Amino acid sequence: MAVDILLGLQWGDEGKGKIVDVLTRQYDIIARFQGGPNAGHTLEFDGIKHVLHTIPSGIFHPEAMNIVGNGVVIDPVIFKREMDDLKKFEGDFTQKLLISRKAHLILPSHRMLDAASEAAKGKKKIGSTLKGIGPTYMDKTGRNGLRVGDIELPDFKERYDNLVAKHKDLIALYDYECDLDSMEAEWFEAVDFLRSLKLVDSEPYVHDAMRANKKILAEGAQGTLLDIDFGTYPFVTSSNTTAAGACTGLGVAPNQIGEVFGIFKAYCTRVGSGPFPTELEDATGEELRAKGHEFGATTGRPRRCGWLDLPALKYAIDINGVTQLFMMKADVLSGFETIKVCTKYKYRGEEVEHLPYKIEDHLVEAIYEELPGWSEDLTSVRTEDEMPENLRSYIRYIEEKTGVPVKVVSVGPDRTQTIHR
Ligand code: 2SA
Ligand code: MG
Repeated sequence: MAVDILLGLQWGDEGKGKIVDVLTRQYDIIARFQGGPNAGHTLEFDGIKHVLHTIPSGIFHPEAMNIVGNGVVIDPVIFKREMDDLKKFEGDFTQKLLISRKAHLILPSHRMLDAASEAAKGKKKIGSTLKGIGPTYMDKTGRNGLRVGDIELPDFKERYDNLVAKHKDLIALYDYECDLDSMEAEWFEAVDFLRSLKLVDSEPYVHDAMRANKKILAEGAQGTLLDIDFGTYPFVTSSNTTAAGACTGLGVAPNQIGEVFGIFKAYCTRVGSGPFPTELEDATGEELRAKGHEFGATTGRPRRCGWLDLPALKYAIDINGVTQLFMMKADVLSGFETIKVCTKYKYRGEEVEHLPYKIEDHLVEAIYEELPGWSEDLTSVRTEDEMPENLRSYIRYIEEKTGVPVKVVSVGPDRTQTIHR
């Protein structure tokens, strides 16, 4: 049985958590393959709102197994807090969660390095979530990192001390003040907790599951335009957020990938710095933010808002091999007389339909087409027939432009506010 992938096609916060939660009934295993506590996946059901960061969004499914794959970076402190947060729900979640021994550990000093690096960049800062993501992936590719499996080794503390000694030198170079010692006790306590969980060699587990015809869903975090290779570098995260990342982050071969579900919002948002050609820095942008409750699920930061960007969306579809599109937050567009869609850019004086090498504001200008909006509230719409005609046209327009079917339209945060087409 193939592995299906669900991932974001924009700058994150497309609503992946909700969709994984909706889809989990059909899957036996949900696996995260990259990113870490920088992610904020919001689930809403039975009047409850819950945000997950490292734990896969299948955790509330009574039967599904959840895997934190080798491509993920884990902060034991945040992870323990997330597990503690689950105590208010019924059930023993520790039995439904497997953690790859090859996942890398975020140390307190990684968080310090993240903060020091951002402070040193000043106005050019990435706008990172300050969770230590960048420095942890740097240590991974620099071959210095500590992995989850290391916590089972007798000399773990020594390994930790060696790495922290290196970090202290770096932090000193940044001339950054911090008090690491005070964070260590909590971190080691959380490592003890991590050691009590099911640590596994997740690749053979996944391979055996595939052979046993289990259905597996790989759950992406952040979005395609934040991918370390294909995103708006350097304003990106430090992992491969794209379909290829699911292969390396779980140990799944490319020919074992089945469906690729591409999640996008009916408009665009971005949190953190970096180019955003369709950004609206006006009352319309404010309106989108207010109606869409566009604030970071991890940091609470207001998200920048703008119209849908088709060249960027098409690029994301190609990079990922998207087979089905899921359009989120259609309800937020209710009440706009006209809806704009960017179809090309003006780049160095010429009109282009692809994403240029650099899409910084001064180089790129979005060129729009206008579509008629609708005034009807969508939050209680449950079928295609109940949709306003102009919403149907908007969907058809996107399907024609991208060549990929829109299979799901979301009209609200709750599980039930989901239209399958
Ligand atoms: P990092 O922390 O090194 O990964 O940050 C690098 C850039 O990646 C962006 N990034 C995100 N963008 C959207 N959503 C993310 N998750 C949270 C959420 C963010 C939040 O679900 O809302 O709460 O603020 C996420 N994680 C990383 C980040 O803004 C930087 O631009
Ligand atoms: Mg999010």
